[in-house]
Amino acid sequence: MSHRNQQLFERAQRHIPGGVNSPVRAFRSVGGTPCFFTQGSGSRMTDADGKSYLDYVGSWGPLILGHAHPEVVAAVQQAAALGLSFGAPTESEIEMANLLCALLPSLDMVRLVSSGTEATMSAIRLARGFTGRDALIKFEGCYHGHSDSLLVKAGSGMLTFGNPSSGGVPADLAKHTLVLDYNNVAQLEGAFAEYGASIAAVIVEPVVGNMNLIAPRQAFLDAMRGLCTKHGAVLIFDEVMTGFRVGLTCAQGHYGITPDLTTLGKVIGGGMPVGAFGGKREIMEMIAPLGPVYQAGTLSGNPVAVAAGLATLRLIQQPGFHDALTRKTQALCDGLAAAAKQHGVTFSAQSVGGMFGLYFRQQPPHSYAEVMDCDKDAFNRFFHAMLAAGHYFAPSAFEAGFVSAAHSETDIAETVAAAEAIFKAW
Ligand code: HOZ
Repeated sequence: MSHRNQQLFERAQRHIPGGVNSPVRAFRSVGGTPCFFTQGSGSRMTDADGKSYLDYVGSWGPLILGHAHPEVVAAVQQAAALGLSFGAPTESEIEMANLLCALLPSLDMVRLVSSGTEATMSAIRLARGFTGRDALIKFEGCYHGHSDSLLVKAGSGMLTFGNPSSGGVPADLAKHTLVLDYNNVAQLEGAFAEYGASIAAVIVEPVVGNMNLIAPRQAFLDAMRGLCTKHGAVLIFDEVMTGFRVGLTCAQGHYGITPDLTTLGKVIGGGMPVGAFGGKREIMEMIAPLGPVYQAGTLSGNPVAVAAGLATLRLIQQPGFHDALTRKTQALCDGLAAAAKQHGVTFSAQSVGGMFGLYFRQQPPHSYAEVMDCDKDAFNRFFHAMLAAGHYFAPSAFEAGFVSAAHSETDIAETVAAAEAIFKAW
């Protein structure tokens, strides 16, 4: 690892806990020194030592157009020149709300916030306020941001550090969160049979991206929709990661499920801090100032961030955008799997739209237990070898990866060739 990255990491640790502002970035799971990045353009980014990488993290999903897309940058510059923040309504927020509601039939109304965590936290409060119930169902290994109710058996950094429930969460609060196995219909039916009348909401990542990628079984999503309707619980699709990433109608369109509430983030901010939650009118009308459920934010609907999001959403509506992204992501997975097979390495890969999972395991997993069965040491070895070769994957075996429209077929071929060389010497 470079001298400059090492120096910056040492400096960072003096006044920033762990040297990072979000835990997975610290490379604790894979070991070594995190890269400090100075510049990004298209599919590539450059670290503090001047080394260039093909980027398969994409800022953890937002950069569906790649780094510093000229039209997104121009939109940000124009909005910034007109004022960074007003703490008062602006027209661009209406444009964003109208666009989101037009693209997603499940949204009658939407509220903008500044992060995915804020979106999920607010959606949970809203569901509780709407139903007058406290209990919440989530699934082991799903991550919905770092608010108290949701940090119980969570994914992402919680799995990376082997402690799926956070310190500092009051037991009195955590007791309202029921944690079930992802893709397990029988367990979900059992939970509703026993607690149906007290369940306010089920929150789910319709495609999980926070314990690596796990695709849902259609029967699981169908059962969830049916049970929530039957028992009067609010179905919340956390599409912070999947929103506009798996397709223009998000995971809900892809799997044909209409949730009651949806949370969004990442792509809708195009790399700037934007989150949103929205859904049925009768639920959304419970939010202040219309209703009794309070939620607010100084920078909510920030004009510069919204400009980046609108520019991004405009560009991804071009015909064929998601088909091309899906094809490229699939080509990456197929290429890596073929390279591993050629050299007898136990490995599998899968993608949904522009997100993908890599597993050092014979078959893609369907549950938390199966994810835990992946060879983490093999992943870490692969990660470091690819990093050295200039290919940046998520520094954890428990995160999904992302391809952008800026990745060319040549980029993908280059990454597959690098992996092939690594598997050959495995
Ligand atoms: N929790 C994010 C990935 N699922 C990581 C965020 C970050 O480190 O930026």
